[in-house]
Amino acid sequence: SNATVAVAALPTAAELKDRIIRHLHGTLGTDVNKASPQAWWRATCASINEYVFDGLRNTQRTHYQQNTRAVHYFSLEYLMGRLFSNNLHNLGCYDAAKQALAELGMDIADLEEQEEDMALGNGGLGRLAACFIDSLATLNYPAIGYGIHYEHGLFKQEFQHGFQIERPDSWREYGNPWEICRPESAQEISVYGYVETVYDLQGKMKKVWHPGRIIKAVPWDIPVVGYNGSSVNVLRLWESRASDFFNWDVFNSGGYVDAARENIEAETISKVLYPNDDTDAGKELRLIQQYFFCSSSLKDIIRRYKRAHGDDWSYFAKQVVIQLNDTHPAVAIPELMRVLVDRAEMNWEDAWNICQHVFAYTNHTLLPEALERWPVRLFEKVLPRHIEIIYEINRRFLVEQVDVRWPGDVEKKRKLSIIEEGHEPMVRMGHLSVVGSFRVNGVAEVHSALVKSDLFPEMVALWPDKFTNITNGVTPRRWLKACNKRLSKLLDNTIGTDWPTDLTKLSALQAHADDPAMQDAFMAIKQQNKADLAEVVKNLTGIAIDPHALFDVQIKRLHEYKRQHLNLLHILALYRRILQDPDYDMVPRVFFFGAKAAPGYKLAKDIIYAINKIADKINHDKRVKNRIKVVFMPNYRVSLAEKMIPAADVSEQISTAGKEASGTGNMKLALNGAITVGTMDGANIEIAEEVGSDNIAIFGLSVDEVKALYAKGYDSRDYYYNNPELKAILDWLETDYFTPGKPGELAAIKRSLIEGGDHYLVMADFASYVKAQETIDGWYRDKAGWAKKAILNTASVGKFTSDRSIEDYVARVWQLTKCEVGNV
Ligand code: DL6
Repeated sequence: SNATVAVAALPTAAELKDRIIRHLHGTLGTDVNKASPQAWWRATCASINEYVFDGLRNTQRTHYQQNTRAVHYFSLEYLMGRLFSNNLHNLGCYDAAKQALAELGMDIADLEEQEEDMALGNGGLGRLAACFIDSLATLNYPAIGYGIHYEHGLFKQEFQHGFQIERPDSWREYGNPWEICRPESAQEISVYGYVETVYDLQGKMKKVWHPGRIIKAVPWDIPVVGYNGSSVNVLRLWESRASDFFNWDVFNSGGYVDAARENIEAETISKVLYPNDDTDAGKELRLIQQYFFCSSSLKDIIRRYKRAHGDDWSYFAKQVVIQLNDTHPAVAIPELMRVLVDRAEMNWEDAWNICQHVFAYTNHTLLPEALERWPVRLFEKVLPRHIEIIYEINRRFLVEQVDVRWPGDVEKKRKLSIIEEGHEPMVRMGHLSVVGSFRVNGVAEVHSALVKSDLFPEMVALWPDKFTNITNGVTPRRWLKACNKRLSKLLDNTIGTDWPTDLTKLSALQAHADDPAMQDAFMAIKQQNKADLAEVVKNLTGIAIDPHALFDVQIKRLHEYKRQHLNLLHILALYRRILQDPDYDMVPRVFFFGAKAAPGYKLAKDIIYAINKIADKINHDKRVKNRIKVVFMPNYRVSLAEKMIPAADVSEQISTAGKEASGTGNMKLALNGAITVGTMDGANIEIAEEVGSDNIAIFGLSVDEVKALYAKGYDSRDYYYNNPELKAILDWLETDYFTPGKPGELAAIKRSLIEGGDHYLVMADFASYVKAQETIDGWYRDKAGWAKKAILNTASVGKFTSDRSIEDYVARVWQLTKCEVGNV
């Protein structure tokens, strides 16, 4: 009966029990009486892996036998979080494992806490990649994720006196039970050196790259378990090692000690994830990371291809599609050209034709500071052959496309050139990605429209069909089924159990939105989730919160465009109103923040500090009478999100319109019944469309209004002088009220908003934001009304499953066919 699932026999509790004990003895070398929670966790992982690895073998055998076309997702980031509960849920044996462990005297929830988050990503882009590979496996699409096996993922955040401190994340210091090292599939990667022009006997010119250094790339495979054990795909992450034959070679004139130093440098490549979200680091090591993983992954793909097709390249573009997750892996384009032209000796046109059928590019941001540009000088040093290839790609593009379309138009050439001229010439990775891809997509309707109108209008004129939209999505397995078990059970009982793989089924809940029994059940679950979170908060921060207050949640990277400081100004407004009117009537609210700031982003760190200082003052001010509490959760990460999202009443999605490409936290929160306070930005617009205007609090300037305001000349002082409340709040930040004895410590925020020009229009949107919050306050007082809105949010966001996103990619970009996995 299980003929089309990779994982055939699901374990019973009794079987799991046996296996766990067997692994405690045989794998961990301990026994039930003295095993640590960590050992219990590992033994359980090892037991689960027996099923996972079965599924992996079945899937790989099937894909190999059927010689399927596959998507290769190239991403520098995968924000996986924990895999324990997710794998159990996707295998369909969470309850069995829970029972097995209970019978052994262990609480499964305690074991879940043993796992370090796999935080190989910064934020939205990396988490999206993780949701996508979950959906690809669930939908039985042949797919492989490629990335870097960072030794240190995103830093751990601590607060010292309110300041963010970064600590290294050593997520696999003691190994990671989910991964398999595959040294037999290692690759050798070249960097540096010089290019020689040689002529063969026929007088044909050839370019020969003599690399200055060779690095070994060792893959680690992480099985990706589809829901219901359908397919088990692979995430393949490359670790850099010193090459065995090159660096220790006798030809290395520097001798033994220098060779050892080179080895350390080789191993540096996969050491650490760059912690910048939405800014371009521009560092040599980062470029080497990008090339290292692209080159390894292409070699891997080509090796697999050649096993089936030998040296016949004519099927390559039929078998292989590569999705570039932002421009970070764009160097794969000249790398494939190099392999085809220099190594396979293909002519340029044929090689380029293959490339243009293989690559597709997703844009995730319009922020100018995030658009990658690399100094030509750096390229020449690190990848001397690739810069030549990029020049040739660019030359042909300018001659064959731009000049044909706009003859003699120098300005167009300057604007469209992959090379940006100037004092320091730069390679524009966005341009390279568009020119080298057959499809380009943005990640929400409004964002995709802006990619076309504002970022690449001329490219659209050249290739109108190249551009498309694919709205982001999130996996409902992790973000509802596994993280909100109570609500999942209610859904199962109310609308059936199909929703995890067909999220549009949630709409059946709409019919129950007015039913008082359903409202009670829904809100009782929210209440229990809030009580659980209050417990977490108490343990983590020592702050006592009332679980009956309204829980208001803003969780995302800290960035001026995401406007955590707008949220803070609103909190200050409420606080000030309370101080001026002791009986100020408001629904008691707990404001939650979770956010990491890039270590070099000064103002972001200042904002964290300000939130912490203000939180401290308000939380201890007796006059507030618990109407406001502010909680900044330290070290926000996937596993913390899983505890906060099910407990949220309100979801803060308050970016400046036009700046947030999509957002995905907005989807997770709405899915769990939180009501959005949001701008008409990114996917908020589509969420508003789905849930309807009664069930979302929209505020602020629209994309067009933002543009018009910039165009007419924005002066934030207009708002400062015309809104006495706003003025008073900003002036407050200059005093020592929140930082006794240290006036001015919080003044950077005011400076950025006044002298700094307030690029993100915090001042312009403030009044409208406060009003939206008053609307929320009013709505919350009506218990039945609120319950209805919350239910309708959950019921209406079926569109935002990553399964739908993946089906869109398949239809508009990848052209894959499903491959049911038979177990043999
Ligand atoms: O597409 C995933 C995610 C979007 O939801 C966010 O709106 C966007 O900010 C984020 N972008 C990044 C920065 N990437 N770059 N470059 O994470 O992508």
